[in-house]
Amino acid sequence: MSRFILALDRAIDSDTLKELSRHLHGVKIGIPLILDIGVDGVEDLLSCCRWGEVIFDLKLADVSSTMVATVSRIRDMADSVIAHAFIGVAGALDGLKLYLDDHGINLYLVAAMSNPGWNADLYYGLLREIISHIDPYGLVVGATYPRYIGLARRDFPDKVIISPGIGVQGANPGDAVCSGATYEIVGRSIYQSRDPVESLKSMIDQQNRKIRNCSSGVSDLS
Ligand code: NUP
Repeated sequence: MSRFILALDRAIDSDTLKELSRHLHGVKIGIPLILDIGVDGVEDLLSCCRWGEVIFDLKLADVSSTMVATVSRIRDMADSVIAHAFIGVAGALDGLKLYLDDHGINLYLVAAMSNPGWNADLYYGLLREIISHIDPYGLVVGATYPRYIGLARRDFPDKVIISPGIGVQGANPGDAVCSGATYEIVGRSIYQSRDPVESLKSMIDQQNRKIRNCSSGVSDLS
């Protein structure tokens, strides 16, 4: 086990996935994978392994009814889903949160994205208000914005923070955890590697080394 969640945006063979799963907290299922192999294909793929957490990243940013209809298609497989916070509460996040609570599914809200063009200074304060109102299970904060991981950890001490942007997007293993994230999300650096299992093991070594040197600020595992 490690503090990594694998972002699966492309199918990989189930033997490799099984070996990877032994070293992961969880898996995050992306829309490209669902478009490639379908919902039944995803169910098949996930059945290879025991997961600490299965997160569906369906880019939820719509009115409640559409988000609920989307999540209802995968609800038996999902421990958690990610939604955008900027869509606001009434008629959007309020209905989604009610549905998820009824079905025992955790909600993560995006507090800061990982891409270079994300204007964290402009958006964080606004999103923080919406997040406080909805009181989700956790937050997504890009690993490329460590300052905002620290702010989110300070503002939401009890939330699980998951952080994409490790590897291809530029952040190093352990960076986000040392800033206050609970788990780090990594995709292409693993599934596009010639040897995904070796790549993951090497990233876990880096993550552990980094965490050992910063352990005072490291958040507890939930
Ligand atoms: O801000 C975000 N950045 C990001 O990369 C929010 C996300 N949900 N993601 C997702 O995390 C992205 O869609 C991909 O599934 C994963 C990162 O994968 P990679 O860049 O390590 O391949």
